[in-house]
Amino acid sequence: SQKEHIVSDEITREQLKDEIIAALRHSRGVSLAEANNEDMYVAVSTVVRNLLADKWIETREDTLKGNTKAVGYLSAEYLLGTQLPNAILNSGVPQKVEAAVKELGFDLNAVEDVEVEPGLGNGGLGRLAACFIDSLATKAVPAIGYGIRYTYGIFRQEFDKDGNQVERPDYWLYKGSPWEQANYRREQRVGMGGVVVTTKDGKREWKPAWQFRAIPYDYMVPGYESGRVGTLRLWSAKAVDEFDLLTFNRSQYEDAVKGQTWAESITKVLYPEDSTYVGKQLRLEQQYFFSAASLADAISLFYPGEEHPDMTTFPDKITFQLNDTHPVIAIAELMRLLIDKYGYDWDTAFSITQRTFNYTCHTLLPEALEVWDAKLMGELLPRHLEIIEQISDWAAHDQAKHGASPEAIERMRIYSNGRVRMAYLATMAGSHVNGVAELHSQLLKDITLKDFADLYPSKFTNVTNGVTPRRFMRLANPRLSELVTKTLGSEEWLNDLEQLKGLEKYADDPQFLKKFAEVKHQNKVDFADWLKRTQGVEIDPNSMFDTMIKRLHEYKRQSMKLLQVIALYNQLKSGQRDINTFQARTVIFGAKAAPGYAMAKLTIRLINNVARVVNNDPALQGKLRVVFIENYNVTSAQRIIPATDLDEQISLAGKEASGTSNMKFAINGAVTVGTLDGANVEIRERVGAENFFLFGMKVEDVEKLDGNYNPRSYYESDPDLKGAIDAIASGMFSYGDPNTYKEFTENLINKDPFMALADFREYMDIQDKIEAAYQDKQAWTRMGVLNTANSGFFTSDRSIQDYLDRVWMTGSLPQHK
Ligand code: 26V
Repeated sequence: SQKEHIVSDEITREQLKDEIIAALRHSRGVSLAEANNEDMYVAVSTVVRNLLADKWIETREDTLKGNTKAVGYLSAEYLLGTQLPNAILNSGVPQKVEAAVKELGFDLNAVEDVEVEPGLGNGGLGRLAACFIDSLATKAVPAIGYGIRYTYGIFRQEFDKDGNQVERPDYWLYKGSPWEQANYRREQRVGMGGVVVTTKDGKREWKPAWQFRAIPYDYMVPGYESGRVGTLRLWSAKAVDEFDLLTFNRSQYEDAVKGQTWAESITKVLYPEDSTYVGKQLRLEQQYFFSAASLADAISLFYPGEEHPDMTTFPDKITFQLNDTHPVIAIAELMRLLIDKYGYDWDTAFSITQRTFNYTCHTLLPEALEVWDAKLMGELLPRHLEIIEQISDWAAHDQAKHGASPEAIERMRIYSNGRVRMAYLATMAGSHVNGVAELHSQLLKDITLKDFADLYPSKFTNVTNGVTPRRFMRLANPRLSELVTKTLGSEEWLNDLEQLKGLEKYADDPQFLKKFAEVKHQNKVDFADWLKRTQGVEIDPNSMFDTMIKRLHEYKRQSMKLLQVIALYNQLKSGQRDINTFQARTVIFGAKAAPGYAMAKLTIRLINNVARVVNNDPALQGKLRVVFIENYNVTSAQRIIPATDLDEQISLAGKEASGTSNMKFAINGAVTVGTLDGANVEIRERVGAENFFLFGMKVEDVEKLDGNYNPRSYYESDPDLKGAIDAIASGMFSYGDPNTYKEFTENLINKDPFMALADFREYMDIQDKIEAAYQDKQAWTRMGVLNTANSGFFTSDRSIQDYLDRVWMTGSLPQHK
């Protein structure tokens, strides 16, 4: 079927079938009759890729013409989720592809199930990057996403017989991926180690001890109805060949050999820590590796073949967004290139650099801020450390000029006491700094980066996060999508999500409410079937689905949710709460813990064991169930979210920078129980206080309590709380062994760093209100409708527009529909 060039939009179903059969034969070497789901997955993926190829090439060409400043998104993580369903949706001919696969005798869902998702991220930050590249392509913004092609993504979580988390390697490339394309034409070299020398003409020059090949693997990022296909370029490390090894002198030979064996380890595995900074050398190597390769790539893209490019125009060609501090070393790398390679003076180089970079902060936890040991950095990147020292001095100077006190200057030091503070470096050496929700951006200015915000107020801005409605509504929830489209009369809402507002007028239409409720119910049935099939667990679709899915961290307070469940259990067992009038509930958890985070892992074990005890207690008549989804990831999120009635966003106020699953739930018509934290604040404002279950301390209450917090007093004065903790301590969930969860209970009673005990009573009370509210099915559904109707703001398309307006100062290419 190379007979003729197929124009993607005009392709017929028959032609598609021919193409798929040809792909089976040519790329899999099997006939249609021989093909299994895996063959079909590769063949359909290949054909859909081919449909997108022309738009991909054209988008790249238009991006490089340079008429519109491009965006380089630098992120160590992209939590992509599966590619095939999204590529089919954005192929321009989704119905034809579906029909073709069906007519070839295959079930498209089963074919899609073959795909192993690339789990190249930990959680919120990585998934946000994936939503952003989707929106960049959909809005036709000329952009390249840069990152790391980890051979092993986030670990696959299993539970052992005791309920402990076991980490299994995620070799997602086990059977290759039809979505990536190694692009050897654009490979780069990245150096590390070695020394800095002064040349005859007095210039500083870095002589790295080792060189690595950086091989880009390109992924298509198809936009929705934009006629554009962007690029995600993920770097993989490889050893240089023997010939290059011989260019090293004898004394460096040993180091060079070491580099050779190290090379491939650089991009081997994603670090599964997402909350506590650990200064691992390999992590700095990863960060520098992909930052340096990406910068070199961008320069060669925009100044092809030029030995002496006019780099003063670089910030007009591309603006780089630093996704947290992980790629901040790129700042020093650009300075090095500008000064050492292209011969610019320090001031010119710094001005170019400052205009090139912007920084997004994603946390408020001080323990998550990256602070590199200068000795380690100096050994790996000696020239970069020198440059950072100079930037640090320049910064102190500039701060003084702006009237900062000596004490403030000392606090703001980028490099001091043998430490390099990456967030400070990003703040001083870039143009803009943003937080990820209104409250978070405010707290950054008031606390984390206060000294800087006082001096340079105009640097600071907010861009509230968003999520892509293509994946999290259209693909995850086809039933609701269809209802919305039918009700609004078109599909335009999918790239103009504020149109959901049009549903508001149906919030009191019994006909519409019935359909909305029916969608939710069918989604719950589907989810229950899936759970049965994959985990062998049975749940009742008529119970309330109460969900908490997110990384396991103390600040997110899965422990508080668990205490509530145990308190409920105790009440039902003792008869204090009548089982006959009790609203049946299925409490759904999904969470991975960092492998080295003992308290988080103990919490996982406890959740599993509470589930075991509760689910096997005949006295409950199946009315309270607890399920823990094994290996929670993007794929399972797409199944859980549309089936959820109640969404738990219960972090301690001031700790969750934004949250993004909260947005996905609201769009899908779940109702949130939450604290005034992160983007919850903005969600509540928009969906209406009466459609959001608010509880708990506010940031200022937390501040007041801080320092003289006594968790034990809450434990002693609240019988429900005491009963729940004592149940754990008694061995109720550990076959009578009182020691298993000792650390968990002791920690809560004596330390409770995230004040779960202080919020427990209000949390119990709001759950009673929720239970009562759920009894009135129509009123509950109405709340869901109003959540959907008023969450249009939380599309990542809007976030990207905010970045364009407030940070990047650039726009879109013409859309080629
Ligand atoms: C942080 C760290 C810090 C220590 C070094 C290793 C490491 C690796 C990854 C991360 C990322 C954690 C930061 C993160 O995921 N933040 C989340 O970002 C979301 C998107 O902005 C936001 O919705 C969540 O509230 C925030 O926790």
